[in-house]
Amino acid sequence: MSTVNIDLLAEELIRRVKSYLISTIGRTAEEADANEFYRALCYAIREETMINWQATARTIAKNQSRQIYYLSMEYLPGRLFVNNITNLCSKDVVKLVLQKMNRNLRSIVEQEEDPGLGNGGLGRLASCLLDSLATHHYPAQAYGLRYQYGIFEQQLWNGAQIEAPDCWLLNENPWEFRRDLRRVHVKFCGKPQTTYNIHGDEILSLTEAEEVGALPYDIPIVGYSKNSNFSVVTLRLWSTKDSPRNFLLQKYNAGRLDQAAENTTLTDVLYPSDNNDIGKRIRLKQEFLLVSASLQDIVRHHLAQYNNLRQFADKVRIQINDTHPSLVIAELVRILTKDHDLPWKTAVEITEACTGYTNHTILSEALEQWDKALFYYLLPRQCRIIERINLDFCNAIRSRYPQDEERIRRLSIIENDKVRMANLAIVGSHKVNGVAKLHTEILKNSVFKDFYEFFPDKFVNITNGVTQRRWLLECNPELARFITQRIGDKWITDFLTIKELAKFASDPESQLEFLAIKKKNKFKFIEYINRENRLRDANGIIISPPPLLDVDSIFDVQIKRIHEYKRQLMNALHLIMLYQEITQNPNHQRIKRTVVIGGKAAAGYETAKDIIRLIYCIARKVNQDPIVGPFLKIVYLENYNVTKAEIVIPASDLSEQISTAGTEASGTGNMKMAMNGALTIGTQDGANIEMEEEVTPEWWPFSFGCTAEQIAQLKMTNSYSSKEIYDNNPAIKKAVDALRDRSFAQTEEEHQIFSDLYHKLIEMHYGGAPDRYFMLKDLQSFYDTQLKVEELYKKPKKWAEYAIHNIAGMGKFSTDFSVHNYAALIWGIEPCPIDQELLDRVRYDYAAHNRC
Ligand code: 26W
Repeated sequence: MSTVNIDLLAEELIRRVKSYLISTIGRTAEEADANEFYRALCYAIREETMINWQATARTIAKNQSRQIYYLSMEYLPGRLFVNNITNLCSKDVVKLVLQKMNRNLRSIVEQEEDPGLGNGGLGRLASCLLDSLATHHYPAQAYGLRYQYGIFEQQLWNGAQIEAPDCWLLNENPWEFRRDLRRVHVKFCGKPQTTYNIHGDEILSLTEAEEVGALPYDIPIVGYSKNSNFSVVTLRLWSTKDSPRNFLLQKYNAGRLDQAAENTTLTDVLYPSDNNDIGKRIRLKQEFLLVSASLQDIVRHHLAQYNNLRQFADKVRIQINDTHPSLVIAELVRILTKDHDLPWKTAVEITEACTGYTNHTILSEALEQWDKALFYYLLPRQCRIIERINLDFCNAIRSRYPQDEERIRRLSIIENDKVRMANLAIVGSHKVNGVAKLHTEILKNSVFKDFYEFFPDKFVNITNGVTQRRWLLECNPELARFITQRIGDKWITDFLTIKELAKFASDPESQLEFLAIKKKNKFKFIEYINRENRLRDANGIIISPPPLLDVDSIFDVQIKRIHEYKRQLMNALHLIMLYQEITQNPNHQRIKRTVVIGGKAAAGYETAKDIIRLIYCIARKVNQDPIVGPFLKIVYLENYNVTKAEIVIPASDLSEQISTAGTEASGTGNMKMAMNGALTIGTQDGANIEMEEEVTPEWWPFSFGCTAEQIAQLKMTNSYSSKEIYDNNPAIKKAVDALRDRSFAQTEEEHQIFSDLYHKLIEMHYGGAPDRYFMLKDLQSFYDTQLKVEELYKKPKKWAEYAIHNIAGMGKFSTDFSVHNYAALIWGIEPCPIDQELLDRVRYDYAAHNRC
């Protein structure tokens, strides 16, 4: 863009900002505080996006394109301001505006809350997919819930996790649009009355049902484009807050405030649980709210365009993100048979043709099951429909496998008075996908083995990705420039071309430049930590600044939800080994290391909280130790979220992906860090395996630990004993013993907590075998591999060569690639770029409107 042009654009934007400040906020540019200024600037920028938003919708309607509707209980979009100006390629203009108006970018950016409408990987994946769908012009719309309180804010009070509410909506959110005209009503409970449709199929109507109003708020998801033809995808989030009849005044008058407010508070909080079933009544209501409101909206939209449902199976695709929205299966069948008089068989066929189910977890404790009595009470009609689907399905199994009642029990949707949502999702949808090759194989061969035998063609793999636009272009502008200078900028929308970077890996100048960029990012991270990551005492009072960090140390980073299977505890045991080695061996050869660990523990997950506490206490001791301190610093990154990820990922040298093989479905942090030039120390789990394949084993030096097969073998033969390793490996024994000899505990409470961790590792884990995730089994291999890490880090240029090869190998791990696969293998949809004529027309209307 020429400077004249950029100047004109900046002047126009300034005019709009000033106008918004006066007309909607009532302040002049001089008076406005940072938040007011931020909002006016967003209003000004979004004018551009509104035009394309309209044009995207009109184009899809005109082309009568098949559309994908993505349903997810969770999204983690991150802050939108910088993301949107990045995707609009107007960052330079905005910077100029700020300069001319005497405002500081950081203080503006920090006005925006980070919408924490998800727990972790699943929610962030959904947001990365939306960025790719928008960028590649796919006809798509997403649905979710507008939680008033997102994932809690984590504070550590002397190492104990305290959860504070995340009030992200206190200020007006300039990126959302309330759509009063699109309000729908969702029915719960009531008495079902049997009637029949014109085909003689049983249908149920409800009397005395509870009706809950759901009001949508739309957020535009702006696709990347260098031109003005970018597409915009709608993220529609439902809220039950603002529908007056949701508050049951009669119950209130009878003194039952809790019951009176249940429906107005339905979308108040995100359940802060990850990879663990919750089984709570309100959660089931939330899930049905999402499903019912979204389906009503989808059907209304379809009817508005086509007048009938004859083409529904052709035009509509619905993806259910894990089982959480799997009630779609029952509710769509109900809508089709009852509201639209379709025969049962047709309704089931349409539903199956339209829906796909993505599984994100293999942990059995994460598979959702609902108590049938509760299910029937809240959703009597859907319960009846599931019973009938199940009856048909069980009959089909019986006719293929006569007399195999055991098999029927395993496959049945309802069993032992539980409704098994994964079974419902598999039976009711036409494709089921895992999120990495190994994960999909495990689904086919173990978790859903019987289903795979019954429906071999349903199962497909779509390996996860991340959007390189947020996770490289936006969060690491220096590295993005480094790449673009060498291979041009096509990687921004075609990440497979990143492989061209490999030829610069051995170029000394590129290596030095890479190292300089990494160092700058580490400085920025240190600055951030010094500013924000204060330590608190047991009463939450800030006591001291964080430890001083050394930019020349290796930045060793593990950031993800805290879970036993992710093995932060194994990381902690390794830190203890390092500590013991450095204190006890004056001739040690260790290098300087900064270990960053971040992540939230589910509020009710005691063991995960205990692991945080342990890491905190190790850090407390290590950081102040005069001998160890210079070599090892440990930082617990408080309240890890998308915004913090954007700061720590560009600064990381070493990416810890150390889950027990066969437990992590895919992982996506692994991809983000590799894309930013970190090397992975990792097990052969999830997408790590495919990352190694792409980078090639030559440039993937730090793979360690048992394979999924070896772990499965150990489990099958019942032959693993952590005690045996503990007894025979003195270094491991010494580290584990530190858990109960008060090395790191200052109080009785801490001592008790660490002794419990010891107990779970060596003696017994919740009544089962100890060390359920094989930490001691892999610990020696982990330790040895960490030594290899240090050897390589001593040769910075060699390290840089590896890092550049890793970046170059990430092409497959863009969500652009994932959405192309979903589009081709599951949805059968095509890109639908904005029609220029329609865009011009909207623009003309807008300009005409603007003149009056
Ligand atoms: C019902 C409670 C609950 C909530 C969330 C159970 C399970 C979940 C999610 C499925 C857990 C999750 O986020 N899974 C992660 O999904 C990522 C995206 O596919 C993967 O990269 C991670 O490996 C997987 O743990």
